[in-house]
Amino acid sequence: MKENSNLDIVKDNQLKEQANAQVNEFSSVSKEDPFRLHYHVMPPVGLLNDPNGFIYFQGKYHLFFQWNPFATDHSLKYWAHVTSTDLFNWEWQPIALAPSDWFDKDGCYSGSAIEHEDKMYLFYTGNVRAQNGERESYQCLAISEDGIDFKKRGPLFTVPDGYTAHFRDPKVWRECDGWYLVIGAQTVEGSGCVLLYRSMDLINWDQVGEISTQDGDEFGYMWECPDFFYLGDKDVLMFSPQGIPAEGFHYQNIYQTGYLVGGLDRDTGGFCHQPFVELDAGFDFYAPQTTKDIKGRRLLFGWMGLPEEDEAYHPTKEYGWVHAMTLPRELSVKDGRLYQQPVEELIALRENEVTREHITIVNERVQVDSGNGKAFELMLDVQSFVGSSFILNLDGNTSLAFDKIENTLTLFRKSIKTNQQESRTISLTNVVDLQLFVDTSSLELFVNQGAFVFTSRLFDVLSKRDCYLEVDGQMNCSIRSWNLRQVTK
Ligand code: DQQ
Repeated sequence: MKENSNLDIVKDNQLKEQANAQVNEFSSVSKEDPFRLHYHVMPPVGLLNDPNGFIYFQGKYHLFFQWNPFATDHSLKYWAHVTSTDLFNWEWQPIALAPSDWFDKDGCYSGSAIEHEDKMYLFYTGNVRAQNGERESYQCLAISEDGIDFKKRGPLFTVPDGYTAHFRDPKVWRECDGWYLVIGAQTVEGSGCVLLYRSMDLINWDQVGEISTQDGDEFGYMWECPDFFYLGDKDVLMFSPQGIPAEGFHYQNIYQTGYLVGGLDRDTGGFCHQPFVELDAGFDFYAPQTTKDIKGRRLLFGWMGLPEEDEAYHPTKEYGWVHAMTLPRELSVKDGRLYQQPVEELIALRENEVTREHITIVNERVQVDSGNGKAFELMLDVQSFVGSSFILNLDGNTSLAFDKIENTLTLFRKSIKTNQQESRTISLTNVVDLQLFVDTSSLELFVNQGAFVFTSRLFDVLSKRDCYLEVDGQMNCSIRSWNLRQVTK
């Protein structure tokens, strides 16, 4: 493919220099924040949102993310870039994409990466606001030989007839008969959906059609950040729909993320699938993206946040930054359900293990070790439980309650916006194990080997951790906990 000679190289350099200057000037301020995380990817300054371009390339994991270097809002988006060999030590890299050209001038929006002929290809959405204020959307390509320096090639295709300019977030993958791409879209009638494209050369893309999801017409007004992969003999379509009303315990956040498991007809877009399942039950999770790594694992990062909801109230904004990534998680499919587990590499963060094997707790409260209280991992293996409820308390504001009468598991926290207590609940008949990753201002809770996950930010007084397990009934269990090393700089 020819080089694009219409790029604004001068503006591109200027925008990157301005962003680097922000980092140089203000990262010392963000570093002062006590809520700066110890083992999660964060922006040095400004706002982080969606994970983009997650890939294993030339011996390293590459993770890009939506980044506004200049403010803790969504007014402009670059692609920031970090790399790692172990999935927990991340190295800041030169900015990958800046919104410098006519086709991406109002934001280099989300997208994905693939490897082809030893080069990295980035597919992303160029967001443009025309002079009359209307949105335009261009699906763009940038290519790199070394995975560090990216050359934009410009737009590949625009919005097809029948769909609005809410058309974004291309995710590309390879199959034996060519390349495929899914993209989030909205019909002119106002329904969210995903379109499927195919290409033989990564440049010319033919529209296969809309992926026919049985609940499609009724299910929200826009589907963002689709991902598609084959795992455990199943096709999985993951996406983040907007406009789903709350229903019982479900769809409690402003926007959702979930998946459909089934079988996709690659020639027509016909998709036979099981019902939509939410991927996370916590307060802060959105726009995840997966990749298959060198070990054959399907790995996922999500944005540990949500647009609009309560981001205006995050206390980290005082220090000039907001939001973080989730931990990397490995996916598997069991009985038509996605399981998420923290990647095994994270074991290397553990230190100072405290173990209590096979203890019996009868109608009492026992203290649980939470290391230094700031950044720790806790595992509760429940060998048996007979009774009405148990509570795992983390601090005065945060706790988990299992109710065996109602068959529910509930996470309580203090609302970031109102300071009142709020909760998220799942239906659950049995707790087999709980694995908690607590960081200075976050909690990721994996339930029953990752069958359910609660991802949430917590901005509590760190010195007030009071970790205990209170059992109403009889529980036989083992409890292990570790301090987790700080690896962020
Ligand atoms: N965030 C990006 C969009 C995407 C949305 C812009 C999801 O590409 O649809 O930052 O959070």
